[in-house]
Amino acid sequence: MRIFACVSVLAALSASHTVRAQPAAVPAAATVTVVLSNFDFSPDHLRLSAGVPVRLRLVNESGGGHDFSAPGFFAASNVLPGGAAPSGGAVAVGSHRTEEVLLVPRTPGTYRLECTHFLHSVFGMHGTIDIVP
Ligand SMILES: [Cu+2]
Repeated sequence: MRIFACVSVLAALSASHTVRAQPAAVPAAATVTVVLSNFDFSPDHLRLSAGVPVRLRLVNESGGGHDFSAPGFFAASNVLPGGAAPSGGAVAVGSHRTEEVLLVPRTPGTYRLECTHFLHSVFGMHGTIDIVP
């Protein structure tokens, strides 16, 4: 009877493990949404915890292209496969597009965020990202 119980538990464990492993090898991550518009990030201040996986969801609601440029922040994080990959420290987000970046913030600090399109930062499209221990 005792052996039967152990086998049942093992079967249940391996079944649940299989189900969880199927969709993706990405750890469970909370979604943080940032809306890009003319000329704003909303929110314009992010506070993320070091070591905690995040799905950064970048939604461009405007009729023009923007980018989410934060080279210091991306260098201080581990970007995971399965999402957009920053290029030159920035993620381009086309008009009415959404991009997702999966990452784990690593090094605590305060990092600048801006849109590098001509004059967008001057018009107010900038912010900060804190990685807290
Ligand atoms: Cu912009």
